[in-house]
Amino acid sequence: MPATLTANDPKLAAIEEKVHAGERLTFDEGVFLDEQVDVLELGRLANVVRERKHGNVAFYNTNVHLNPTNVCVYRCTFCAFRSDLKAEKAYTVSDDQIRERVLEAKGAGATEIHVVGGLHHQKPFDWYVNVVRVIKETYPEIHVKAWTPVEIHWFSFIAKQPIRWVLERMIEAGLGSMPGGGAEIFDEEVRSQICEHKADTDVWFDVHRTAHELGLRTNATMLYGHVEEAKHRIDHLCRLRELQDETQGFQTFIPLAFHPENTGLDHLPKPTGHMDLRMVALSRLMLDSFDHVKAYWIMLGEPIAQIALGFGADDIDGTVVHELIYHDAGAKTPEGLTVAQLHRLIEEAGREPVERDTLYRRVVREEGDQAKWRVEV
Ligand code: V47
Ligand code: SF4
Repeated sequence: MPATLTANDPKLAAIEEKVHAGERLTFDEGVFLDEQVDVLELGRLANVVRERKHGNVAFYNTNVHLNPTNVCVYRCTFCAFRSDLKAEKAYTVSDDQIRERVLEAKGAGATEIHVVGGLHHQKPFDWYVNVVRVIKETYPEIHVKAWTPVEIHWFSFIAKQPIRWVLERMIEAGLGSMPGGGAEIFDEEVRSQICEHKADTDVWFDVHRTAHELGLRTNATMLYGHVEEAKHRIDHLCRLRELQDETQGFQTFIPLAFHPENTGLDHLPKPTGHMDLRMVALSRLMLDSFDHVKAYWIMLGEPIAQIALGFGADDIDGTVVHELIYHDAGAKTPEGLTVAQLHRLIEEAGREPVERDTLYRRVVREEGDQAKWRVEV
């Protein structure tokens, strides 16, 4: 049944009052919003929270992606990126290829490199530490946002050492923060259908809790639009805000729309723009203690990402360049956007573009030279 309730509904009016008062919404209220309330109502309410936190500002960053290998021991049914060890599409980057990517990032004035990949059958733990080390040796100023809990858990397994030890070695090599991947859907039943063998929900939280204890800021995601239902999505958001209450270590939440092409779930339709906007708004409403909600333009497409800036999102991600995970799964967006294109998207949406670094400090650039930058402290 389409969700069509509007402001005349008394239950919705009570939720609206809570939103204006800055009060936390319950699990039941979240499921009600997800199942029954009209998209424009959700957007209007989420925009109240978004503007209370960030006014008219919309953040972006200058970043690049590096996926060190697509070889992966796991077989998540939603993943088009992974490769078998001996398959033709299998690749593993060399140190020289890493340096090349990082020098490209330096030339473009990137402040961040986003690193995630597969779990290679044969590479030892030191190989992954070396990825971070080579990046930092080549361009010490760049912030390395790397590895999901799925990878950290795998490193712990192959190194036969605890999670904390793994994270400490990565921090010594130059790790600056962690991206939000690997979360998928926390509900154990759904998780067993889409990524049965990889790090489970408890591990995902354990890695983030440990990272926060070690002073790392991290992000969180949710993969929606496959076999999950409203109650699973809201449960996912409620579990995230519980850890946030405990640690305050999360920075940004990124709802991720499932892309079915070339995956084991390619019989499912891709979520529509309507659902994408609903998920951005619901995330903003439920995650009261998260500072930022990101509309990842690579995944949403530029038009929906632009509209999402009025539906709860305050961040549009960055220049990206060389994206593989979504493009292997059929994304039609470009692999990267220039800073000028990001500005245009944000300004046309009526927002003020602000370049941030990974930790949301403002970035100041020397006029006429994109490669020279510093952060405002
Ligand atoms: O964990 C994989 C998802 C994630 C597909 O922290 C898919 O700033 C849709 O986490 N369809 C990795 N989603 C990407 C990620 C991310 C992206 C941008 C910014 C940040 C951040 C984090 O991508 C995986 C998985 O949930 N994914 N395959 C697919 N076919
Ligand atoms: Fe491997 Fe990650 Fe793809 Fe799962 S989502 S198959 S862990 S690369």
